[in-house]
Amino acid sequence: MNYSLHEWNHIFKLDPAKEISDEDLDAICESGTDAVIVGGTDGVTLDGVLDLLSRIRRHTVPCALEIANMESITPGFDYYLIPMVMNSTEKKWMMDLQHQAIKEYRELLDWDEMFVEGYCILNEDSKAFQKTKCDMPDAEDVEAYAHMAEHVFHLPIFYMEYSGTYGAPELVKRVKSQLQHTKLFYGGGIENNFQVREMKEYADAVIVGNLIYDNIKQALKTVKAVHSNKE
Ligand code: 1GP
Repeated sequence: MNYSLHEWNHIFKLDPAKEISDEDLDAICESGTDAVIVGGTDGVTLDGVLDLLSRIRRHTVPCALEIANMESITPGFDYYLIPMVMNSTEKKWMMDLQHQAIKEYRELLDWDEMFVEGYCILNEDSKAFQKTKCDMPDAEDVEAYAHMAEHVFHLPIFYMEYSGTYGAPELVKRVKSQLQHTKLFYGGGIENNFQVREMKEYADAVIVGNLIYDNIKQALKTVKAVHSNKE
């Protein structure tokens, strides 16, 4: 198991707005995944986040909170991930919410455990795309966003977010070739070992979300599919 975000290969993302049994949650935490992220788009409440945090904390897996809103921020996580939606048409999702959070919590923040993610949301039908009023970028736009993430903003993570649908491996490959220091995260529509391996070919880390709730057995298998390929 890797404790440095820079070495994460496989990540499970748990949605605080969804139910998960103790048995399934224990299996996720003990699966050998590199990290568990708690994050979602709608219905993320402090109660939901605290419930997952307390249950994940029975295990040693590193856990990160991907900040969805101000109300659900709580101490206790190993890492905090701050999304900046680069292809949003509204400055709010790129700059203003982050500005507001920093203004309020500056004294409490430990930047060793905080990582900003340059998000590029690529599924027009996803809740995240619609909520943050994104524009659909073409391949050249995405490459340019990746380039900006690395060279303009010096972000640790560029996240190609296809939430709910499987993305384009060719584009992930092209984007990866733009990045040297910024880590490339891929998430969206992973349903089997082939897909997780295909995306991991190019992305530094692959995030598995919905599959946890749709097919827990297959979700657990994706961990080995990623890690055995590395060996
Ligand atoms: C969502 O990128 C993650 O933020 C994972 O996507 O739920 O489609 O697996 P899925």
